Amino acid sequence: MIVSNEKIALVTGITGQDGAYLARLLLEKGYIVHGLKRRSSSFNTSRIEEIYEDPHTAHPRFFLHYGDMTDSTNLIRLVQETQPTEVYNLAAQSHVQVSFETPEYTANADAVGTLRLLEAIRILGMEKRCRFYQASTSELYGLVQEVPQRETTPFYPRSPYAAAKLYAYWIVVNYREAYKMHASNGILFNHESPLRGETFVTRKITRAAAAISLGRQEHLYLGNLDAKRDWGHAKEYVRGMWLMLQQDEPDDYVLATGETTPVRTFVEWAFEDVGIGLEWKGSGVDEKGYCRNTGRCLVEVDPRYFRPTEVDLLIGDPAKAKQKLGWSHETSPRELAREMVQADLQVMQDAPVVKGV
Ligand code: NDP
Ligand code: GDR
Repeated sequence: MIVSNEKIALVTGITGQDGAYLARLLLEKGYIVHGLKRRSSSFNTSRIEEIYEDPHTAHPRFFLHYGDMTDSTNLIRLVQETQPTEVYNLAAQSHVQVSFETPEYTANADAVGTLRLLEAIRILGMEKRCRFYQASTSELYGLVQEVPQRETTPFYPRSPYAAAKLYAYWIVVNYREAYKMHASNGILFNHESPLRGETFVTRKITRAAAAISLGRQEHLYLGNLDAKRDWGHAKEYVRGMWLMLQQDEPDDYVLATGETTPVRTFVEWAFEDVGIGLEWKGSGVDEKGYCRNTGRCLVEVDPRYFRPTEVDLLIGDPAKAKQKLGWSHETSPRELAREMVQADLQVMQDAPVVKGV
């Protein structure tokens, strides 16, 4: 087998928000990029269309392979065929609320899937020459133990998703210690962008604000408006992932902005950016957001979006990443909201009517 000196990345979850930004970054840095994508009955590659290369072109550097985190033999074959020098494990059932409805699948893809990929590398004897990034999450902190949350803060997962990611976190630490793998956990706080999935709260809000301002949607229905999140820009966070794998030693790092914002404030920002001032009335399930000028009710709380157990407050301390990686965020949550609203307004000018999500 020929082992090349080129930097070769294998990215799972390449069709997702982070995968799309990371693939662009790695290609810019001269990597050969292999991505694992799932078979789907409809196109699931819209986020990476711009960088897609026809494999028939001369010297392609970007390749997509069918696969799934629930399929060990597939993962072993992919690692063997692509011979990656760096693996970025971004694939996951990543929706916290959905994980309450599909807990077993979430554990299979997010927890055991991570184990399968690590084992694929080890079975093939590549554990000393293949670095590994694991997409760990601030959801591990769950029920507040300490603020701001940092690498040493105890974990207390509050969802099947977080519990699955907890297993993934520790199995990565174990493979690092047991087999001396260069394996690192990025404990990333929420990061968003115009490519964010439409059912995560920020994108749901920015899409709705854009659609309502264009007269294409009547209401926005949300769950818990009081949850607070530390929202950064995905494009900046994937750079942090890459930096972790460039270090001499593997380690675990928090990436965050250090600023926390309630969902309610993000709603106000997004509507402000389309010229609508909101006034809140009521509280809890009865809370509604009215347009100050017209008195029309635009935002309503729908308990169907409440979670059985909620994560109330996330605010990260990125000091270690700043000191050791030289990483820090650039975009503030306020700027992020504006960028997302502008992008959604643009897309929506010729898009079909938005259905509730
Ligand atoms: P997305 O939901 O946008 O992307 C998830 C990706 O995983 C998609 O490519 C999806 O494929 C793929 N996927 C899901 N299940 C499987 C499976 N069984 N086998 C193979 N691929 C699968 O997530 P993000 O890009 O936002 O997040 C990337 C990673 O980072 C995830 O692991 C997430 O849990 C984690 N994370 C995210 C944070 C955030 O704020 N964005 C914060 C902290 C951690 P498809 O497109 O076909 O659905
Ligand atoms: P989160 O993101 O659960 O933090 O997980 P999400 O945007 O789904 O929720 C953030 C907060 O908003 C509240 N909320 C709503 N959420 C959704 N999705 N839809 C609603 O209508 C709604 N109304 C209020 C939620 O209750 C929650 O408190 C994200 C994912 O990307 C994970 O994969 C990642 O690990 C974490 O961020 C860090």
